[in-house]
Amino acid sequence: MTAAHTTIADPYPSRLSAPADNFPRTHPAVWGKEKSGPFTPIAVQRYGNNGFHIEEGMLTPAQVQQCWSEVERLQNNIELDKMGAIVRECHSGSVRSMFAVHEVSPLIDQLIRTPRILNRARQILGSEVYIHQSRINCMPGFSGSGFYWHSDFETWHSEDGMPLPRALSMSIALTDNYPFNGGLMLMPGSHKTYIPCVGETPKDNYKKSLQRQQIGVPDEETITKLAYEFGVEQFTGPAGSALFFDSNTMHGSANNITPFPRANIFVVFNSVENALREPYAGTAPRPQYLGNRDATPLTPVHDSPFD
Ligand code: 6CS
Ligand code: FE
Repeated sequence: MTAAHTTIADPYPSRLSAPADNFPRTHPAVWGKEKSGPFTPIAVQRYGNNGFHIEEGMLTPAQVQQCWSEVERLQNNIELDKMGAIVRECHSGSVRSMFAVHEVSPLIDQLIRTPRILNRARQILGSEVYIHQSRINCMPGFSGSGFYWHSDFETWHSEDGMPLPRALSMSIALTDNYPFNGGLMLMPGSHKTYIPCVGETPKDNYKKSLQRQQIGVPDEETITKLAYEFGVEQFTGPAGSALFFDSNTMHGSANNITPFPRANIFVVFNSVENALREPYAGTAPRPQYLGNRDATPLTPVHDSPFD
């Protein structure tokens, strides 16, 4: 083979035509130094071992209230709607997710760049960071529907071209998260195993997958094995709590049939050293509001409502 025809093998293959074995992930979850930021060394170790960590009281009740008012305002944002960045439930038509919220909301932009948040992302990822995706997920009472089990990295690698699992999500609860109102479930330790998934990626898959993901999810036998091996935990806590989780942690959520609504802000931080390439599934890149292709580092903001 000539050099021109040599291609470097994808270390995280997925969307395969035939099933392949799971394998241990080759890259770490914690890329930075334990003492380089606001997370305590114990929190960093917990994050590294479990693939997630919860911090209560990231926002005060007053700060939560400000964000909640912003959610109500953004639901009617014409700019977001025109971009296709507002995703509705198939049946009820109620707002399920709003993307690119930090681009249209100065308040959310300030939240993300608050040093105690930004520096946590830098601490885990060991570099400057930028926003890969931001969203608000809304789960109304009675009719809110969940997300099936998945690893985010599997989608971001296949459909956005994220090279390595060097990204993290932060989810801030804007309502109380109980065990019974559709809270996020995670399998602790699952982030250390990579699960190649079977199935070709349809064109414009995101138009369906954001309502109901069917491609890029493990089969039931694999999920069963993982659940027995790792168990299932849940992100619960009062409004203002924050969950930080690794891009390859297996997670999902159930429907919310209680009357208690649930809303969370989701921010995906990616390392600037892990900027997007061509999607590994061979498909066209997803829109900018799902997979940001501008890896300009975030700068901290001081004197914001979140200080
Ligand atoms: O598409 C995304 O970026 C995210 N949404 C879903 C339903 N799965 C993968 C990832 O979490
Ligand atoms: Fe997810």
